[in-house]
Amino acid sequence: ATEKAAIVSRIKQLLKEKDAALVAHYYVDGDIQDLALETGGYVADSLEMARFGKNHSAKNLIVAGVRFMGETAKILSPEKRVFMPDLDATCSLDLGCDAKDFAKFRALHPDRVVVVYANTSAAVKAQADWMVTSSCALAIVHQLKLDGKKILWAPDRHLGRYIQEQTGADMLLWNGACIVHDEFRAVELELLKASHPHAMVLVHPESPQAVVDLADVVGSTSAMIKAVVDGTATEYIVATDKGILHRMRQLAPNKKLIEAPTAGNSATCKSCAHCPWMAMNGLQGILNCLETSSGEIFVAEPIRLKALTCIERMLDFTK
Ligand code: CIZ
Ligand code: SF4
Repeated sequence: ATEKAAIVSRIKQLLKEKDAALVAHYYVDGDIQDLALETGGYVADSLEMARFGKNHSAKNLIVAGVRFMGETAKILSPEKRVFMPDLDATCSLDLGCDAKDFAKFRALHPDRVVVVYANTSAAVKAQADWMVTSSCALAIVHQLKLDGKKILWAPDRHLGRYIQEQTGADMLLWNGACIVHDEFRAVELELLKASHPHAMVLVHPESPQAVVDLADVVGSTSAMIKAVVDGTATEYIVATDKGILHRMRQLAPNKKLIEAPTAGNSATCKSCAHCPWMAMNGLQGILNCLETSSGEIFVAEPIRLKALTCIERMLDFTK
């Protein structure tokens, strides 16, 4: 514990000395989320992380999250140096959407507007007309539908299906999934609901349809936090990465939070809903960024310029 306290105080000192800001996602360790907030940084979903990084005056950004979040920060702020605690922290959606395969798919459907989820590589974003996150995807696709557009969507098939259902848009879906949200199970969730009849059920739309269908609120991480803070219920069943419970407890200390059940073996893993890549972010990794400039993110300029257009379109739409 004293060693941890020493690392934390060293990080705080170096963030100041090196003019660096720490931005963290809701799914990383609570210690890192707290450190970001205590040092004038930010804890948020991927949309607000991107906006914060772009608007912040610091010369250096440390992004605690997964690879695409660091890349998005760099794309928006090429004049800043962007670091990540562990460059191997990726995402199953990003891994499942190879840029070359995606180019072939896209070439087969030139009549469609290309909308990609934030959870993709810069090389995939460079091929897109729009980037969206789960907090703005519905509104953007709804607008595209009103404009008479047909859509090519990648990579999360569950989120794509949900948006298709909600908007009625003509969407062709890439077959990707998040290994965390894909594990939530409807039968077990129904049983849990039955034993907590007054609980409000919050589900992230990266989850399978049968789970989404049981939700009282379907939404992004920020929408789920808002639902807990504003909700009149005393109990909430939460179907997203359990890292989010830390921030929910801070903002709504009187609410009872229950983790939604996953397919994981219940004897060894009561809740498996934690992203292994988000879990790679540690205090030591943050210290390494500051002490040795390790984990720096680079995006080749031609790709950066192409990817920038679709990200800025989203930021303009949501401002
Ligand atoms: O599952 C993720 O990686 C999410 C929810 C990212 C985000 O939009 O904040
Ligand atoms: Fe990717 Fe899922 Fe991890 Fe988010 S929680 S980074 S979508 S694997």
